[in-house]
This record gives sequence, C-alpha cells and structure tokens, in this order.
Amino acid sequence: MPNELVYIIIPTYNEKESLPLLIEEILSVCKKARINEKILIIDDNSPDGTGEIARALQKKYASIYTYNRKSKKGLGSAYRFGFSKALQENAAFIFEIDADLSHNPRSIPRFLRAMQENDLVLGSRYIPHASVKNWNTVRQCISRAGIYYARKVLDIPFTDLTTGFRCIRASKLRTIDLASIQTEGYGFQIELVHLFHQKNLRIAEIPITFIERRSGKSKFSKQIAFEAFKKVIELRKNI
Ligand SMILES: Nc1nc2c(ncn2[C@@H]2O[C@H](COP(=O)(O)OP(=O)(O)OP(=O)(O)O)[C@@H](O)[C@H]2O)c(=O)[nH]1
Ligand SMILES: [Mg+2]
Repeated sequence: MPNELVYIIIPTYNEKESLPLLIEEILSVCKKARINEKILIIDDNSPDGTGEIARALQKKYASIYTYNRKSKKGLGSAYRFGFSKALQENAAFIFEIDADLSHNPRSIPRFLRAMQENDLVLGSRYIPHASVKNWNTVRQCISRAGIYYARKVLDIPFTDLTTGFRCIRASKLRTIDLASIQTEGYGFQIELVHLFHQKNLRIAEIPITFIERRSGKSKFSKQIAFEAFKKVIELRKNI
C-alpha cells in the first residue's frame, strides 16, 4: 500500500514534553516503512503551550498539520473533527494514537498489515502477548471492569473496547454517521467499536505494550467513566 494516505490523528491537551518525542518516532517509523503519512495534531489551547510546539513541528515537517481549538472540548469531538478531515482528504487508513507516549508508534506497520484483512484494528492491552506497564492496580481494575461491563451489555467479543490506539478503514468510516456520536471520553471509543460491530464490519485485535504516561497529567475522570457507563445502556436500548 505504498501510495495510500495514512492519516494519523493526535489529540493533545497539555502534552508539551511528550509530543515532540512522539512526532519524531512516528516520522522515523513511517520513513522506514515507506508509509505515506499525514499527521493531524488537534490541540485545545493547552495552557502548557503544546499548541505552539505543534505549530513549530508543522513548520519543520511537511506531513504535519495542526488544528487549534479555543478551549478544551474533549477527546470525542477532537476525533470527530479529525475523522472528517481525513475523509475529506481521501485517506485510506486513519489512526488514533494518544500523545502521552503510552502507545509505541513502532506498532504502526503491524496495524497496517492487519488492516489488509480488516476494517478496524484495535491495539489491545488485554490479549496474550500484550502488556500494561506502570499502571496501578486501581486503574487497571477500573479499565478491565469498564470493558467487561461494555462487552457483556453490548455483546461485543473484543477485549479492549476503550483502547486509544487503533486503525480504521476510511471507506468504512464513511458509512457511519459521525455526528450521531455524542460522547467525549472512553464512551466515544466504545461507541465506535459498537457501530462497526453492528454493521458486521471486520474487527481484529493485535497486542500492544501500553506504558502509562511519565509526564503530564491524565485526563481520566469520574465524569468520563460515568458518561461511558450511561452511553453503554443507551446503545443497548437501540440494538
Ligand atoms: N484535544 C484534546 N485532546 C485531549 C482531550 N482530553 C484528552 N486529550 C488527549 O487524548 C489523549 C488521551 O488522554 P489521556 O489523558 O492520556 O487519557 P488516558 O490515556 O485515558 O489516561 P491515562 O492513562 O491516565 O494517561 C492524550 O493525547 C490527551 O492529551 C481534550 O479534551 N481535547
Ligand atoms: Mg494516556
């Protein structure tokens, strides 16, 4: 797939330390694997100046674009915006990746190989050969319990419904009404998998090594968890 456009979306909020390192790593991986990449950084006017760093990276590298929003609007709306940009620009594959170095860009070629036979590939923390590093037990339990609940209620046979490292086939994303997704946090990630599953699209999981952020702060909150909890019930009602 040498000429197909691979669109990599990175939502950022206060990620000034990790963003430049992540970008260097993504560019190096794409160069080595001959991937035709476009990277879109969506920053919500981060108080720590991540937006300025993103703009400097855009000046330095031809494949980087930035979009700055005036205030913190949430992960879901950042991805909705990024998806519509990627579709407008005729991307073939769209990546979601966190900016906090939890996801290793070296896995990108592995995702693309798996995409040859799938429409959505999830980077799973919970299948054999995957691992989670530096997460405390409470955080792991919340993640696993939340996913278990969503799997059972929505009857989805995958282990990591909330992963933020995933690759999506653009032509299939086009068939989904993005405006209908209203959630902002983990609920957004669950809902996207649910919509692909409902349409009988091909979904696969590949193992990833997830490393908890070393710098910056998590945006995980009780509200985000509660939003996802409520959303799962709502989705169930509409099956
Ligand atoms: N643009 C934008 N990006 C966001 C927002 N909230 C989170 N992000 C970014 O989304 C990604 C995931 O957020 P994290 O805070 O790492 O959330 P998490 O990975 O679920 O939580 P941790 O495991 O504790 O790091 C990171 O790149 C964040 O900077 C937001 O409101 N707007
Ligand atoms: Mg994170």
